[in-house]
Amino acid sequence: MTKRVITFGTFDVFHVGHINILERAKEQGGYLIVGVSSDELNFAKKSRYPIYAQKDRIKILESLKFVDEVFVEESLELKPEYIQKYRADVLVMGDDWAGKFDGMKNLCDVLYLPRTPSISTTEIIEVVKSL
Ligand code: C2G
Repeated sequence: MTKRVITFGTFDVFHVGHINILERAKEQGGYLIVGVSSDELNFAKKSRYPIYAQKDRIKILESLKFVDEVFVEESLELKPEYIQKYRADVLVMGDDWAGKFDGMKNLCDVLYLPRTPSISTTEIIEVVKSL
């Protein structure tokens, strides 16, 4: 039976680590919904805007074969509302978030998958800066 899987992220400077988690998230249920954090949420969190604008991050995600639905995550605190609104059966996050969303276990299954080693948006930005 198909399960509805939800995951969240910025997905800035899209890379293979993002592909890997989305591919594995999709495998957990068959229908994948992605909450993309808004430009304003990123600014509030990191005091800088993402390199790729929100509409472009959305366009990249919508074009992927693993992704069935994309919406904008406006606030980190709205996870329970998003889980309910999108009727998610499983929440998947990378294990850099391990334990952080255990509070959602009364709403759906919560699964942390291993991150892809040796690649991150922050590292890519640092490398490009140093060139
Ligand atoms: N990821 C991964 N391997 C990497 C890099 C990222 O598996 N090498 C995963 C992260 O664990 C996360 C997803 O890719 O599950 C998106 O990563 P980010 O864009 O860095 O997302 P983040 O800024 O952590 O935003 O509500 C939560 C936030 O929106 C998460």
